[in-house]
Amino acid sequence: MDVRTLSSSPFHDQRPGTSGLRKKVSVFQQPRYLENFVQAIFATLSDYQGGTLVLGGDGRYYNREAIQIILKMAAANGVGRVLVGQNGILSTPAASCVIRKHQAFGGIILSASHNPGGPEGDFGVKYNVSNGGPAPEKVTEAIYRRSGEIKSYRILNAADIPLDRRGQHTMGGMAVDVIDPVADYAQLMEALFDFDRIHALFNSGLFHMRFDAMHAVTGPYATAILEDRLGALPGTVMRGTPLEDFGGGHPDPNLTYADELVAIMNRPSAPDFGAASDGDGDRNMILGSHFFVTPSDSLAILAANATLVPGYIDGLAGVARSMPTSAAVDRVAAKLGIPCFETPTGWKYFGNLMDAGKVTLCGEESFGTGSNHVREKDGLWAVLFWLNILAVRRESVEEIVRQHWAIYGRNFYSRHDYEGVDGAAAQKLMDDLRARLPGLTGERFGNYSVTTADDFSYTDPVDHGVSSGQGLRVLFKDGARIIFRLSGTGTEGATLRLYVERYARERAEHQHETQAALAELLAIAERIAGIRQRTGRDAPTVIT
Ligand code: VG1
Ligand code: CO
Repeated sequence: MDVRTLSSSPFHDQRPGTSGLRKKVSVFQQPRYLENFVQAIFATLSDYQGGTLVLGGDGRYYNREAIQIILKMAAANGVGRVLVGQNGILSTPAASCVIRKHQAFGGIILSASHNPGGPEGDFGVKYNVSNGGPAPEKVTEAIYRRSGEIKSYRILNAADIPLDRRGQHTMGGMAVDVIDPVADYAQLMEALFDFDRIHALFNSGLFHMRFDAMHAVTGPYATAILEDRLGALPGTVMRGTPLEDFGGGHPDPNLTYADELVAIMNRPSAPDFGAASDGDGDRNMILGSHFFVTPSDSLAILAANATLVPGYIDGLAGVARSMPTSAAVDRVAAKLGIPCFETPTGWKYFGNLMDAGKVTLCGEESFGTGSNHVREKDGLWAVLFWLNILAVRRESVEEIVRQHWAIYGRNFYSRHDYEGVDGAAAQKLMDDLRARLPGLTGERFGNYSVTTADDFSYTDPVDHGVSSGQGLRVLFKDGARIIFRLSGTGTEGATLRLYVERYARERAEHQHETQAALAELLAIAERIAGIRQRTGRDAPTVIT
């Protein structure tokens, strides 16, 4: 084995954010940049020698090069076996599934998720631990510390692995299995959902859907499962070929970036069901004919209907949502008499709750929904969950959502993103607002009185770790809320996120348009924080 130890020196910007280390492709292409971070990952691990590592990514630009580098570094660092997706492809939930199924010690997932790709776009690296989920904060912080001390990295001098050929290869003393990226995942989905019933729904000829893979990683998964196994019409999956630059688009499944699908779903002869997923396959957007389901409502509806689905027929142990996610699911949990946990933003906080058996379903307002079947959010899983419910209830998406509101009340909810704003201005806005929070309690703004205003801090109920500084909350009487947070996934300037929620019990109110229903709260947010003047923006970049 020709292992080389090459000298290096630290980069000081390798602290992982909400979901791994995300930077411009050009940053990752600098000599030693990727190598340093990967060596820092190995340096923080113990007892992995001879063990199995899972490796794959969303297929974006630089994926293949990065995979060959990581394979050679894994061989040089004593990994026994690597399971790598064919052509370097593994969606984030599929990677989580493969880690768990093959008892790997961990996985390296190459993705910048919903961020644009291509030579001018973004790239990312994320480390997942043996439960299949994102490394918890204490691990990512340890990786960051190591990256700041690095003096050398180890790499094998060897030929590249032909990633297009499935089967067993070797690299130095390490086995490399190039696996079918879809097989294990599809098998897991088949175990959870009633495929026969969904097949019958598609076969009835009365039901049509479109799935927008956004030229990202879910194309092959969606085609194999929806069209080949479940009998959806050929062409159900649109933009199904993964492209290195996602066809120049922004692979973020929301009303702004999935506009082509939204237009199809708003046509006079729209399909009954529409869905989209993001760059790495962990997000989902759910649409009915002329109807949008907010991710927070989607989570609540899945929880309320879970026992219609074979994998959840025995009910839920509990549910969890990130703090900014609407409290719609809280109402379902209360009715079911199960616990509901409120965590900081990011999937890494759900892992402990699921491992401890406290939670079955969880989700985020950012189009992320998942369950304890893996330890990542899972886009296609959410789509199949909806399909299973639709196949049993045989009602429209809109009818199901409106009935849900009639029972539980409606949580009007919206997120306003101000993307790429000046970093210092955004930080100052947050600092000034944080300083003002103590004085806001008890204040009245029009129809709304503040009950609490604080900086959200979370104590993990399992390992008792504390995560503070997780978002500024202004809570009002009767469940209304305004939340301010800075994104931890962007790569340019800062992104300010404003989350606004209001609960409406009365059925007559449920007809209102979301932005109109939230207008007074949005005005209060502007008054409290001065977003326009401080960011120089008249309007948000994206409203979801
Ligand atoms: C965003 C979302 C968060 C999500 C994260 C990763 O983070 O708000 O809910 O978990 O992206 O999702 P932030 O820090 O930018 O708000 V993904 O699909 O980009 O891995
Ligand atoms: Co994603």
